[in-house]
Amino acid sequence: RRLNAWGQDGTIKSPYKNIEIPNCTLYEYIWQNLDKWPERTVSVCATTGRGYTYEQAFKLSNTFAAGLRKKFKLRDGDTVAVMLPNIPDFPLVALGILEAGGVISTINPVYTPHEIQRQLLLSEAKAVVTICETVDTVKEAIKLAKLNIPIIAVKTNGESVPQDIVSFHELTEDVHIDKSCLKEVRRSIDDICFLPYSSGTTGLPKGVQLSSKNLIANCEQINEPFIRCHNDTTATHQDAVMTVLPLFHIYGASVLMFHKMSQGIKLVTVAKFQPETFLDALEKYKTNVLFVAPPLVIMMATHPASSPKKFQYLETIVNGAAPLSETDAERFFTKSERKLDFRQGYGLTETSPVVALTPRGMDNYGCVGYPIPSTNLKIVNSEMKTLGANEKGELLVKGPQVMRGYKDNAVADKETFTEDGWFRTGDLAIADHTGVITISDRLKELIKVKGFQVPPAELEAVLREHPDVSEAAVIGVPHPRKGESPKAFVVLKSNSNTSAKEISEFVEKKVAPYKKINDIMFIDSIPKSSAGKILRRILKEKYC
Ligand code: 4UV
Repeated sequence: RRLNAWGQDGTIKSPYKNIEIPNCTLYEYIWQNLDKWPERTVSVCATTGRGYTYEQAFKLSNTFAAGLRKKFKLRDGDTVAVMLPNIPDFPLVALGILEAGGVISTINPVYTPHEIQRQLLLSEAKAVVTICETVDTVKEAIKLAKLNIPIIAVKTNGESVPQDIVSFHELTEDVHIDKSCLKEVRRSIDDICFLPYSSGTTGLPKGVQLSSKNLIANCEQINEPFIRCHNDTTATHQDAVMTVLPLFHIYGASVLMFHKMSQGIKLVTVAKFQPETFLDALEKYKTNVLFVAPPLVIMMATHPASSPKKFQYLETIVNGAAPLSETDAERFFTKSERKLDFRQGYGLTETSPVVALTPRGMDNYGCVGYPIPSTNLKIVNSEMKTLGANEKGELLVKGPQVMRGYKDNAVADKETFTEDGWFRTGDLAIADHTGVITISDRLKELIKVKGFQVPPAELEAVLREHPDVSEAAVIGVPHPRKGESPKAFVVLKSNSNTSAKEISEFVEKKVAPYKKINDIMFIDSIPKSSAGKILRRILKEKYC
C-alpha cells in the first residue's frame, strides 16, 4: 500500500490512524491481558530450557516487589540498577521493580566496574540486580562509587549465591512475606519508570527518562495493523520471538520485552551468543519472529552452520539499531532460500524507541518506512529551515514516545529539544515524495559498534586519564562486520615514549570489550573550534 505522509506544512505525518493511550502504568498495561494466557510461556532459555509461564512470572515478580519494598525499603520513584544478560528471569526482575514503584535502569553486563560505577552514581541506584557471575564486578563498582547499596543475585545454573549477597530466588519464593506494603505504591502514567543511558547527540551517557506513557504509547504504536510484526496470541497460537538482542538496550527492553509481554508472546532468551546455539534454537523453538541488528543478518547470511532448515519457521525479521545494506538483506534471502517478511525499524533510546517502521510488503530494504502512528517528523537544514522531498537534513521527531528529558541535565535538554518542542535525533535523513524515510548518515558524534552505543567523549575521557596523553579525539570509521569501529587520535605529552599498543591496553582495562580501540594514531594537535569543541569532521576528512 503506497501512502502519502507529507503534510501541507512540510512535516511528515504518520499516515496511520492515531493511537489512544490507556491511562495506566506500564506495569498495569503489561499484565492487563494476563487472564487470556496464564499458562503460556513468557520466557524460556534457548540453551537450558529453563523458563516461566505468564502466571508464574506474575506471582514471582509480585513477591519480589514486596521484598524490594519491605526488605530493601524501596520507595516510589527509587532506581534499581539491572545488570543482567538475556536470562528468562529478566522479565520477572523488571516487572517486580515496576510493581514496587521503582525505576529500572539497565546496565550492559559486560561493563567494567569503571563504567558501572558512573551509572550507579548518576541514576542514584538504591540496589543492583545481577547474576552470580558478575557479583564481584558489581561489588568493585559499588566500592569505586563509595556507595553502600545491596546486590541481589540471580542464579542462572544452580550455582550458589555468595554468602553476603541476597538471592533473587529467595525473595521470589518467600511465601511468608507481608504484601500489604504494595498497597502503598502510588505511580501514575506520567511517572518515570525506565531509565536507560544514552549519549544522545553529544557527550557522555545521560539518563533517558521514559515514563509509562512513553513506553505504553510505543507499544500501541507498533500494534498498528499495517506495521505490526507479530500475530495474535490465541487458544491455538503463540508467537515465539528470538530474544538475542540485549534486553538491557532500549530495542530489547521495549520492543522485545515490554511490548511482547503485553501481547502474550514467548521470549526465547539467548544469554551468551554463539552462532551454532542461536541457529539451532531458531529451529528448536519454532521461532517465527526475529529482531536483529545488522551484524546478525551478516552472520546468518554467511555462517557455515546457517541453512534454510534453521529458518524454516521464521515469518518476520526486523532490523534496527544501525543501517543494513540491501546487499546484506539479499545475501540473507539467498541463504534462507525464501523471501521472508523483512522490515526495518528506526528508533532511539530517547524515543522509547520506535519512530519509523516499514509496513508489511514494502520491498525497500534501505528505508525505514513511514512515521509510526501519532508521530510527526520534520527534516531540517543547519539553519533549522524545513526541507522538502529528497532533500537531506537532520530528522526531528514529535510524538508521545519522545522522552521527558535527560535526568538532571537541563543543558543537554536544551540542546536536544527545539524551542517549539521537536526532538533532535542527530541523524541525517531523506524523505521521498510519499514521505518514506531513509536514514542516510549520522550528524551526531555517536559511534555505533554492532548497534551498541560507543560515545567518543567517553573514550576520550579514558584516553586522557593515561599519564602520557595530553589530548585525544575519537571518531567512528566504517567496519565491514561491526558497522563502525572507534579510531583514536592522540597527542602525547612531550618526552613521552609510550606506544599505541600500551595506550590501547590501558583503555581496554577500563571499558567494555566492544568499545576497545585498536586503531590509534599519534598527531601533533587536535583540531578544535574557538569554543574548544573537538572538530571530528576535520579529522575524518583529513585522515580517513
Ligand atoms: O539510542 P540507540 O542505541 O537506539 C537504538 C534503537 C534501535 C531500534 C529501535 C526500534 C526498532 O524498531 C528498531 O528496529 C531499532 O539503536 O541508538 C540510536 C541511533 O541508532 C541509529 C541512529 O543513529 C539512532 O540515532 N539507528 C537506529 N536504527 C537505525 C539507525 C536504522 N534502522 N538505520 C540507521 N541507523
